[in-house]
Amino acid sequence: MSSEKVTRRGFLKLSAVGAAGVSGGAALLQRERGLASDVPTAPQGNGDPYDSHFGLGGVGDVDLTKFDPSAYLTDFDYGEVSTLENGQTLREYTIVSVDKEIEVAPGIYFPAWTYNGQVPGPTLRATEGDRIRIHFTNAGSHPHTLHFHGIHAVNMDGVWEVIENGQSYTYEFDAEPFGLHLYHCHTTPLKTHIHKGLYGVFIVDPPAPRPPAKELVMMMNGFDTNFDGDNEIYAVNTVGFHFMRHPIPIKKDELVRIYLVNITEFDPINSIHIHANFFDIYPTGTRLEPDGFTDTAMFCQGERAILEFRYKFPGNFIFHAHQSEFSELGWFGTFEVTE
Ligand SMILES: [Cu+2]
Repeated sequence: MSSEKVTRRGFLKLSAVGAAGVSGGAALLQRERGLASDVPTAPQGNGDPYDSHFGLGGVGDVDLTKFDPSAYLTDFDYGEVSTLENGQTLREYTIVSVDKEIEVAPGIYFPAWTYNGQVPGPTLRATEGDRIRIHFTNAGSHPHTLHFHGIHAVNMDGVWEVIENGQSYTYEFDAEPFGLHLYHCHTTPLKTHIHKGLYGVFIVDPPAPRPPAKELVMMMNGFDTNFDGDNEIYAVNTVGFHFMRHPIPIKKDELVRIYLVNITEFDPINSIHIHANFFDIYPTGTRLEPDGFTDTAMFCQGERAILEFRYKFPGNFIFHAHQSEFSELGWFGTFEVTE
């Protein structure tokens, strides 16, 4: 560590040494030198060939009892449901902002600001036309708000009414338009409040539901663990290389629908590429007809899309950011496709 300038990539290497011992660091070092043929012989997890693809994934795992990115894929919060006098469905949610340390790679911790103690916050889900009521309390150490993407009145926009520590605010609006949206804190400095972890996914289903599918929520995010204004860890769903250690199970020919949102701070764009396949892409999910058929898509911060695809062949297929640097810093995973 000494006087050598610690680069983004070097940080992960040094962290891996610190967290996992010299052998794990050596494996990463080999990968960095491009010694691809040497990497599979390096010490790797439990010996499962898919446990650490090409040496990516490091050694060990985060504490999944605190936050499990695999569980987050399908963890939808439909709120507490009742019916208003006018017959409209009311969905009530409770969101509390709290400061909390989270683990973003094995042994690497980040002092996050969270909604309900997790990053991303809970995935809120409703149907177009439902009334949404969110009881928000700020139990964090800084002023925060809840800013939803969608259509609503100005005092429900989470910008001007800044909620101080210990205060509460109720946001209420109708869920519209249908599509894939997000929410995040809109307090200044915005860069800090978003990057610290105050964001989540907001899905508004169309009145006639989309066809049945295996649905997965993925939030592309990153973490500046040494506070230099650059991310050292990239991921979908917070934990670098999680889906290398824990491939996502998919059935051959099954329709898969990914709700993909980009909240990455500091970098102008992020991207996804899925291997050996193509997907229909529905930008923002606000139209029922796809806008393209491709295998790579890029997103600025706040941009999102629904992706739909089926795997024709069984096997382990990788998906990752098509910025190679992001993929090598954690934004890299696998689908495990079975018959
Ligand atoms: Cu905030």
